[in-house]
Amino acid sequence: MPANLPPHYYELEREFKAERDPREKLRLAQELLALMPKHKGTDKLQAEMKAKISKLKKLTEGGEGKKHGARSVAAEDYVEKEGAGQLVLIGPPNSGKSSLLDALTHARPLIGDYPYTTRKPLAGMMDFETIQVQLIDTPPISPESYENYLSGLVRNADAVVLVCDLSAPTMEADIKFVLDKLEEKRILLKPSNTDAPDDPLLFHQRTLICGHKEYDDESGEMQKKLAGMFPEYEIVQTSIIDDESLHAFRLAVYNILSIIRVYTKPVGKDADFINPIILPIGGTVEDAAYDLHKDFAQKFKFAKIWGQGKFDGQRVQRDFALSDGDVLEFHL
Ligand SMILES: Nc1nc2c(ncn2[C@@H]2O[C@H](COP(=O)(O)OP(=O)(O)O)[C@@H](O)[C@H]2O)c(=O)[nH]1
Ligand SMILES: [Mg+2]
Repeated sequence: MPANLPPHYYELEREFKAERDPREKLRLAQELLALMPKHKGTDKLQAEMKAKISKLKKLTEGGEGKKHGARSVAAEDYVEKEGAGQLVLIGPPNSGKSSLLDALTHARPLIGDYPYTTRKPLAGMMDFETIQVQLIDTPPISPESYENYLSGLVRNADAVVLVCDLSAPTMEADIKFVLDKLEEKRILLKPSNTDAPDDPLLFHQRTLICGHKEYDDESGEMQKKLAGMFPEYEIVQTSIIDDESLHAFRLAVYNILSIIRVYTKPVGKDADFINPIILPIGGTVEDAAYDLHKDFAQKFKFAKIWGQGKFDGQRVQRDFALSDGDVLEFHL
Protein backbone atom coordinates (compact mmCIF):
# COMPACT_ATOMS: atom_id res chain seq x y z
CA MET A 1 0.00 0.00 0.00
CA PRO A 2 1.48 3.38 -1.00
CA ALA A 3 2.13 5.88 1.73
CA ASN A 4 0.60 8.83 -0.18
CA LEU A 5 2.48 11.49 1.69
CA PRO A 6 1.63 15.15 1.03
CA PRO A 7 4.21 16.88 -1.23
CA HIS A 8 5.52 19.23 1.49
CA TYR A 9 6.33 16.19 3.61
CA TYR A 10 9.45 15.62 1.55
CA GLU A 11 10.51 19.23 1.85
CA LEU A 12 10.18 19.03 5.62
CA GLU A 13 11.95 15.67 5.71
CA ARG A 14 14.98 17.17 3.95
CA GLU A 15 15.04 19.89 6.56
CA PHE A 16 14.72 17.29 9.31
CA LYS A 17 17.70 15.35 7.98
CA ALA A 18 19.87 18.46 7.70
CA GLU A 19 18.97 19.84 11.15
CA ARG A 20 21.68 19.42 13.80
CA ASP A 21 20.02 21.02 16.82
CA PRO A 22 18.23 18.20 18.68
CA ARG A 23 15.40 20.45 19.92
CA GLU A 24 14.62 21.77 16.49
CA LYS A 25 15.00 18.25 15.12
CA LEU A 26 12.49 16.99 17.66
CA ARG A 27 10.01 19.68 16.68
CA LEU A 28 10.42 18.82 13.00
CA ALA A 29 9.95 15.11 13.75
CA GLN A 30 6.71 15.88 15.56
CA GLU A 31 5.57 17.96 12.61
CA LEU A 32 6.42 15.13 10.21
CA LEU A 33 4.46 12.63 12.27
CA ALA A 34 1.46 14.97 12.32
CA LEU A 35 1.65 15.29 8.54
CA MET A 36 1.58 11.54 7.90
CA PRO A 37 -1.78 10.27 6.80
CA LYS A 38 -2.83 7.61 9.30
CA HIS A 39 -3.42 4.38 7.40
CA LYS A 40 -1.81 0.98 6.90
CA GLY A 41 0.54 2.26 4.19
CA THR A 42 2.26 4.53 6.70
CA ASP A 43 2.31 2.16 9.70
CA LYS A 44 6.00 1.46 9.39
CA LEU A 45 6.92 5.10 8.74
CA GLN A 46 4.87 6.17 11.75
CA ALA A 47 6.57 3.64 13.99
CA GLU A 48 10.00 4.76 12.82
CA MET A 49 9.22 8.42 13.36
CA LYS A 50 7.85 7.68 16.83
CA ALA A 51 11.08 5.89 17.69
CA LYS A 52 13.09 8.90 16.48
CA ILE A 53 10.91 11.23 18.52
CA SER A 54 11.39 9.19 21.64
CA LYS A 55 15.18 9.17 21.13
CA LEU A 56 15.26 12.91 20.53
CA LYS A 57 13.15 13.49 23.61
CA LYS A 58 15.58 11.57 25.77
CA LEU A 59 18.44 13.50 24.25
CA THR A 60 16.89 16.91 24.79
CA GLU A 61 15.89 16.04 28.33
CA GLY A 62 19.51 15.21 29.00
CA GLY A 63 18.70 11.73 30.31
CA GLU A 64 20.01 8.84 28.25
CA GLY A 65 21.76 11.17 25.83
CA LYS A 66 24.16 12.26 28.52
CA LYS A 67 25.27 8.73 29.26
CA HIS A 68 26.43 8.41 25.69
CA GLY A 69 28.33 11.63 25.93
CA ALA A 70 25.88 13.67 23.86
CA ARG A 71 25.54 17.26 24.95
CA SER A 72 22.32 17.98 26.78
CA VAL A 73 20.35 20.93 25.54
CA ALA A 74 19.03 23.65 27.81
CA ALA A 75 15.34 24.37 27.42
CA GLU A 76 15.82 27.86 26.08
CA ASP A 77 13.11 27.57 23.51
CA TYR A 78 10.48 27.66 26.20
CA VAL A 79 9.82 30.21 28.90
CA GLU A 80 6.99 29.44 31.31
CA LYS A 81 4.22 31.95 30.72
CA GLU A 82 3.41 34.43 33.44
CA GLY A 83 0.92 37.27 33.65
CA ALA A 84 -1.66 38.28 31.07
CA GLY A 85 0.44 37.42 28.03
CA GLN A 86 3.91 36.66 26.72
CA LEU A 87 5.70 38.70 24.05
CA VAL A 88 9.09 38.02 22.55
CA LEU A 89 11.29 40.97 21.57
CA ILE A 90 13.20 40.13 18.41
CA GLY A 91 15.30 42.09 15.96
CA PRO A 92 18.71 42.80 14.48
CA PRO A 93 21.76 43.35 16.71
CA ASN A 94 21.89 46.61 18.67
CA SER A 95 18.32 47.61 17.84
CA GLY A 96 17.55 48.18 21.52
CA LYS A 97 15.74 45.01 22.61
CA SER A 98 17.61 44.73 25.89
CA SER A 99 17.22 48.46 26.56
CA LEU A 100 13.45 48.16 26.16
CA LEU A 101 13.31 45.23 28.56
CA ASP A 102 15.42 47.24 30.98
CA ALA A 103 13.21 50.34 30.70
CA LEU A 104 9.90 48.50 30.96
CA THR A 105 10.52 45.75 33.52
CA HIS A 106 12.56 45.03 36.63
CA ALA A 107 14.75 42.62 34.68
CA ARG A 108 18.31 43.86 34.25
CA PRO A 109 19.73 42.67 30.94
CA LEU A 110 23.23 43.49 29.76
CA ILE A 111 23.19 46.42 27.37
CA GLY A 112 26.09 47.21 25.08
CA ASP A 113 26.87 49.35 22.09
CA TYR A 114 28.51 46.32 20.59
CA PRO A 115 26.41 43.56 19.07
CA TYR A 116 25.81 40.11 20.57
CA THR A 117 25.69 41.30 24.17
CA THR A 118 22.59 39.17 24.67
CA ARG A 119 23.09 35.43 24.44
CA LYS A 120 20.17 33.90 26.28
CA PRO A 121 16.49 34.72 26.55
CA LEU A 122 15.68 36.84 29.57
CA ALA A 123 12.16 37.45 30.81
CA GLY A 124 10.75 40.39 32.75
CA MET A 125 7.29 41.54 33.78
CA MET A 126 5.94 44.82 32.40
CA ASP A 127 3.19 46.61 34.32
CA PHE A 128 0.22 47.91 32.41
CA GLU A 129 -2.51 49.44 34.58
CA THR A 130 -3.92 46.48 36.54
CA ILE A 131 -2.09 43.71 34.72
CA GLN A 132 1.40 42.47 34.01
CA VAL A 133 2.71 41.28 30.67
CA GLN A 134 5.78 39.11 30.22
CA LEU A 135 8.45 40.39 27.84
CA ILE A 136 11.33 38.19 26.69
CA ASP A 137 14.59 39.69 25.45
CA THR A 138 16.46 37.56 22.92
CA PRO A 139 19.76 37.39 21.04
CA PRO A 140 19.85 39.15 17.67
CA ILE A 141 18.93 37.76 14.30
CA SER A 142 21.61 38.57 11.73
CA PRO A 143 23.78 36.82 9.14
CA GLU A 144 26.24 36.15 11.97
CA SER A 145 23.74 34.83 14.46
CA TYR A 146 20.58 32.85 14.75
CA GLU A 147 19.94 30.85 17.89
CA ASN A 148 17.82 27.88 16.95
CA TYR A 149 15.74 28.11 20.08
CA LEU A 150 14.34 31.43 18.81
CA SER A 151 11.93 29.57 16.53
CA GLY A 152 10.41 27.79 19.51
CA LEU A 153 10.21 30.96 21.56
CA VAL A 154 8.49 32.87 18.78
CA ARG A 155 5.98 30.08 18.14
CA ASN A 156 5.14 29.65 21.78
CA ALA A 157 4.64 33.36 22.56
CA ASP A 158 1.31 35.18 22.38
CA ALA A 159 2.83 37.81 20.10
CA VAL A 160 6.11 39.22 18.86
CA VAL A 161 7.61 42.71 19.05
CA LEU A 162 9.93 43.38 16.12
CA VAL A 163 12.37 46.03 17.37
CA CYS A 164 13.62 48.15 14.46
CA ASP A 165 16.46 50.64 14.90
CA LEU A 166 15.47 53.99 13.40
CA SER A 167 19.05 55.21 13.86
CA ALA A 168 20.55 52.48 11.68
CA PRO A 169 21.12 53.41 8.04
CA THR A 170 20.92 49.68 7.26
CA MET A 171 17.55 49.26 9.00
CA GLU A 172 15.61 48.08 5.96
CA ALA A 173 18.15 45.41 5.00
CA ASP A 174 18.55 44.32 8.64
CA ILE A 175 14.81 43.89 9.06
CA LYS A 176 14.47 42.16 5.72
CA PHE A 177 17.09 39.70 6.89
CA VAL A 178 15.10 38.98 10.06
CA LEU A 179 11.91 38.39 8.06
CA ASP A 180 13.68 36.11 5.58
CA LYS A 181 15.35 34.16 8.34
CA LEU A 182 12.05 33.59 10.11
CA GLU A 183 10.44 32.54 6.87
CA GLU A 184 13.23 30.03 6.38
CA LYS A 185 12.15 28.67 9.77
CA ARG A 186 8.57 28.71 8.45
CA ILE A 187 7.41 31.56 10.62
CA LEU A 188 5.52 34.46 9.06
CA LEU A 189 4.78 37.63 10.93
CA LYS A 190 1.30 39.10 10.59
CA PRO A 191 -0.55 42.19 11.78
CA SER A 192 -2.57 41.75 14.98
CA ASN A 193 -6.10 41.21 13.85
CA THR A 194 -5.77 39.28 10.66
CA ASP A 195 -6.74 35.68 10.25
CA ALA A 196 -4.12 33.43 8.78
CA PRO A 197 -4.78 30.36 6.68
CA ASP A 198 -4.37 27.12 8.57
CA ASP A 199 -1.17 25.97 6.92
CA PRO A 200 0.70 23.06 8.49
CA LEU A 201 3.98 24.35 7.09
CA LEU A 202 3.78 28.02 8.05
CA PHE A 203 3.26 29.45 11.48
CA HIS A 204 1.72 32.95 11.53
CA GLN A 205 2.58 35.03 14.58
CA ARG A 206 0.94 38.38 15.29
CA THR A 207 3.46 41.15 15.56
CA LEU A 208 3.84 44.66 16.83
CA ILE A 209 6.35 46.78 14.94
CA CYS A 210 8.45 49.01 17.15
CA GLY A 211 10.41 51.88 15.62
CA HIS A 212 13.00 52.37 18.33
CA LYS A 213 15.45 55.25 19.02
CA GLU A 214 12.91 57.66 17.55
CA TYR A 215 14.98 60.74 18.42
CA ASP A 216 17.79 59.63 16.16
CA ASP A 217 15.46 59.94 13.22
CA GLU A 218 14.94 63.70 13.25
CA SER A 219 13.83 63.99 9.65
CA GLY A 220 11.34 61.15 10.11
CA GLU A 221 12.79 59.52 7.02
CA MET A 222 13.37 56.15 8.69
CA GLN A 223 9.86 56.15 10.16
CA LYS A 224 8.51 56.58 6.65
CA LYS A 225 10.62 53.70 5.44
CA LEU A 226 9.36 51.51 8.26
CA ALA A 227 5.74 52.42 7.53
CA GLY A 228 6.44 51.54 3.90
CA MET A 229 7.73 48.11 4.88
CA PHE A 230 4.78 47.36 7.15
CA PRO A 231 1.72 49.12 5.71
CA GLU A 232 -0.80 46.90 7.49
CA TYR A 233 0.80 46.79 10.91
CA GLU A 234 0.44 48.82 14.05
CA ILE A 235 3.74 50.67 14.50
CA VAL A 236 4.77 52.20 17.80
CA GLN A 237 7.61 54.74 18.02
CA THR A 238 9.81 54.49 21.11
CA SER A 239 12.84 55.83 22.90
CA ILE A 240 14.08 54.80 26.31
CA ILE A 241 14.32 58.48 27.30
CA ASP A 242 10.71 59.27 26.36
CA ASP A 243 8.25 58.04 29.01
CA GLU A 244 5.27 58.90 26.88
CA SER A 245 6.54 56.66 24.11
CA LEU A 246 7.06 53.87 26.62
CA HIS A 247 3.48 54.28 27.73
CA ALA A 248 2.35 54.08 24.11
CA PHE A 249 4.38 50.87 23.85
CA ARG A 250 2.62 49.35 26.88
CA LEU A 251 -0.75 50.21 25.39
CA ALA A 252 0.18 48.78 21.98
CA VAL A 253 1.33 45.57 23.66
CA TYR A 254 -1.95 45.35 25.54
CA ASN A 255 -3.91 45.92 22.32
CA ILE A 256 -2.09 43.26 20.37
CA LEU A 257 -2.87 40.67 23.03
CA SER A 258 -6.61 41.11 22.24
CA ILE A 259 -7.64 40.50 25.81
CA ILE A 260 -10.13 42.03 28.24
CA ARG A 261 -9.87 42.49 32.00
CA VAL A 262 -12.85 41.52 34.10
CA TYR A 263 -13.08 42.16 37.84
CA THR A 264 -15.12 40.32 40.43
CA LYS A 265 -16.87 41.42 43.59
CA PRO A 266 -18.31 39.41 46.45
CA VAL A 267 -22.05 39.95 47.01
CA GLY A 268 -22.57 43.17 49.00
CA LYS A 269 -18.87 44.09 48.94
CA ASP A 270 -16.58 46.23 46.81
CA ALA A 271 -14.90 44.99 43.69
CA ASP A 272 -11.34 43.73 43.68
CA PHE A 273 -9.63 45.94 41.14
CA ILE A 274 -6.25 44.35 41.67
CA ASN A 275 -6.45 40.91 40.14
CA PRO A 276 -8.53 40.92 37.01
CA ILE A 277 -9.58 37.78 35.21
CA ILE A 278 -7.96 37.86 31.78
CA LEU A 279 -10.12 36.67 28.89
CA PRO A 280 -9.82 36.84 25.13
CA ILE A 281 -11.97 39.49 23.47
CA GLY A 282 -15.46 38.00 23.24
CA GLY A 283 -15.09 36.09 26.53
CA THR A 284 -18.39 35.36 28.32
CA VAL A 285 -19.66 35.31 31.90
CA GLU A 286 -19.23 31.56 31.86
CA ASP A 287 -15.60 31.86 30.73
CA ALA A 288 -14.96 34.23 33.64
CA ALA A 289 -16.55 31.79 36.10
CA TYR A 290 -14.49 28.97 34.62
CA ASP A 291 -11.34 30.98 35.18
CA LEU A 292 -12.23 31.25 38.88
CA HIS A 293 -12.88 27.53 39.19
CA LYS A 294 -14.22 24.92 36.85
CA ASP A 295 -16.80 23.64 39.37
CA PHE A 296 -17.88 27.18 39.97
CA ALA A 297 -18.68 27.57 36.27
CA GLN A 298 -21.22 24.76 36.64
CA LYS A 299 -22.68 25.91 39.94
CA PHE A 300 -23.51 29.59 39.55
CA LYS A 301 -27.06 30.56 38.56
CA PHE A 302 -26.54 34.05 37.19
CA ALA A 303 -24.33 37.09 37.58
CA LYS A 304 -24.84 40.78 38.07
CA ILE A 305 -22.72 43.15 36.08
CA TRP A 306 -21.39 46.71 36.34
CA GLY A 307 -19.70 48.35 33.40
CA GLN A 308 -19.98 50.69 30.47
CA GLY A 309 -23.27 50.48 28.61
CA LYS A 310 -24.95 48.37 31.29
CA PHE A 311 -27.41 49.23 34.05
CA ASP A 312 -25.64 48.95 37.37
CA GLY A 313 -26.20 45.47 38.71
CA GLN A 314 -27.96 44.28 35.58
CA ARG A 315 -28.57 40.52 35.57
CA VAL A 316 -26.76 38.61 32.86
CA GLN A 317 -26.74 34.99 31.74
CA ARG A 318 -23.82 32.65 31.09
CA ASP A 319 -23.40 33.43 27.43
CA PHE A 320 -23.27 37.21 27.91
CA ALA A 321 -20.17 38.63 26.17
CA LEU A 322 -18.07 40.76 28.51
CA SER A 323 -16.18 44.00 27.87
CA ASP A 324 -12.90 45.29 29.22
CA GLY A 325 -13.36 46.68 32.73
CA ASP A 326 -16.64 44.91 33.54
CA VAL A 327 -17.29 43.97 37.17
CA LEU A 328 -19.09 40.70 37.92
CA GLU A 329 -20.93 39.49 41.02
CA PHE A 330 -21.70 35.80 40.86
CA HIS A 331 -24.83 34.34 42.45
CA LEU A 332 -25.09 30.68 43.31
N1 LIG B 1 19.70 56.88 21.08
C1 LIG B 1 19.19 55.79 21.64
N2 LIG B 1 20.01 54.74 21.88
C2 LIG B 1 19.47 53.64 22.43
C3 LIG B 1 18.08 53.58 22.76
N3 LIG B 1 17.85 52.34 23.27
C4 LIG B 1 19.04 51.69 23.29
N4 LIG B 1 20.01 52.45 22.77
C5 LIG B 1 21.44 52.09 22.59
O1 LIG B 1 21.56 51.12 21.56
C6 LIG B 1 22.62 50.21 21.85
C7 LIG B 1 22.14 48.78 21.79
O2 LIG B 1 21.22 48.59 22.81
P1 LIG B 1 20.80 47.13 23.32
O3 LIG B 1 19.60 47.30 24.18
O4 LIG B 1 21.95 46.40 23.90
O5 LIG B 1 20.39 46.46 21.92
P2 LIG B 1 20.05 44.91 21.61
O6 LIG B 1 21.27 44.36 20.99
O7 LIG B 1 18.91 44.97 20.62
O8 LIG B 1 19.66 44.26 22.89
C8 LIG B 1 23.15 50.60 23.22
O9 LIG B 1 24.29 51.39 23.05
C9 LIG B 1 22.01 51.41 23.82
O10 LIG B 1 22.47 52.35 24.76
C10 LIG B 1 17.25 54.70 22.51
O11 LIG B 1 16.04 54.74 22.77
N5 LIG B 1 17.87 55.80 21.94
MG1 LIG C 1 20.52 42.64 23.72
